[in-house]
Amino acid sequence: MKIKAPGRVNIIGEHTDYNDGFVLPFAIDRYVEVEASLSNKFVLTSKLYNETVEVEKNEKRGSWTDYVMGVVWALEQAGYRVEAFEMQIDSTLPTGAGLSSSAALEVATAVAIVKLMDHRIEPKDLVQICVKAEREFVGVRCGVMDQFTAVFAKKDHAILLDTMTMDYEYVPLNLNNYEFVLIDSNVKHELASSEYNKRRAECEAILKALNKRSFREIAEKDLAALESTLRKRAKHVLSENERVLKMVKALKDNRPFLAGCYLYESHASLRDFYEVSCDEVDFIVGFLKGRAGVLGARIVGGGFGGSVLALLRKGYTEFSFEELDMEYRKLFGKSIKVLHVNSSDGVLFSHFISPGSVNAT
Ligand code: GAF
Repeated sequence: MKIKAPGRVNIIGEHTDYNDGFVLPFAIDRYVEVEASLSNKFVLTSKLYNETVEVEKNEKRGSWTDYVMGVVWALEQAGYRVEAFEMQIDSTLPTGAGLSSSAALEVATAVAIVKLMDHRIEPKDLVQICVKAEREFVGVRCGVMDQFTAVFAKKDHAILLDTMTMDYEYVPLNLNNYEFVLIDSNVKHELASSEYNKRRAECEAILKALNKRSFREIAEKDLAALESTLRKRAKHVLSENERVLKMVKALKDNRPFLAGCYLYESHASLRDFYEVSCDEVDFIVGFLKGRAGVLGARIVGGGFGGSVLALLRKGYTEFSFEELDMEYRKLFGKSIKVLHVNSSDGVLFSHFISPGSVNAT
């Protein structure tokens, strides 16, 4: 049985999904695909790493196999029986590019197992199981955005998700003469997961210092009580949440220039207040800024490398990607990669999932 789950681009709302905030992602037409069949042992093959590994149930190896075995573990924790299987993993989604290849692998794995074992599951439970795998098995204390998008995304739409209530709304992606393009910086930051967990800890420290239960209870005037690093982090989260809602309005009102301004504002906030950008990504955004045909650009995903999301006029920009690549190579000794992507469905629309409660073991 073959199952594929998409990667995602977040238009805006970065580092808000573990702070009870808003996000606005869409799924892209780049996928992780798994092919699974029942077996008497767990044998996993990654075409990307050209590796086949036999793994014990619950075995953590500190490698790509943890995303699969983390899902096995989290499904069993939730009461779903999982028997051994063989699985081949293939991907058209670049890893480390900030496009959420790990969530795509988790979601594809979870759907494949649920189907192999003939379980019934609610899509929202599927999301939470994959999040738990990543947080508690892999060890990255992620929010819910990536797994939610791989499950719930709908072609030609972004999803406005309120991560506090888990309410969501599909927002049509009518960009007319404009398009989103991704520019992969080819920087895969070694510190990404430890720095990510550090930002989460800082956000918890903000709540503690202000004696609040949620970021939604914090107002701009409260920030004066925080020491300077925490104040910067909180400033980003509060302003980014506002930008998500403003972006939704700009898209609905068909105002792409305004949408572009919010992308630049978000980048500046992630660079200066949340401090999750890097020189290479800042250079790409700086190179694009102010050129005809470029409406906006910003870093996407967890940060410390990965990709830039740019909103460009279709068919004309004042610069060429060759020019950008040439300057980039001179400065950083490596190339950019340009990805033209389309929106895509999540597994909910591309693979039938039988909703319902646990088939208890
Ligand atoms: C990573 C995480 F997995 C997401 O949950 C989210 O926090 C994102 O970084 C930053 O917005 O992709």
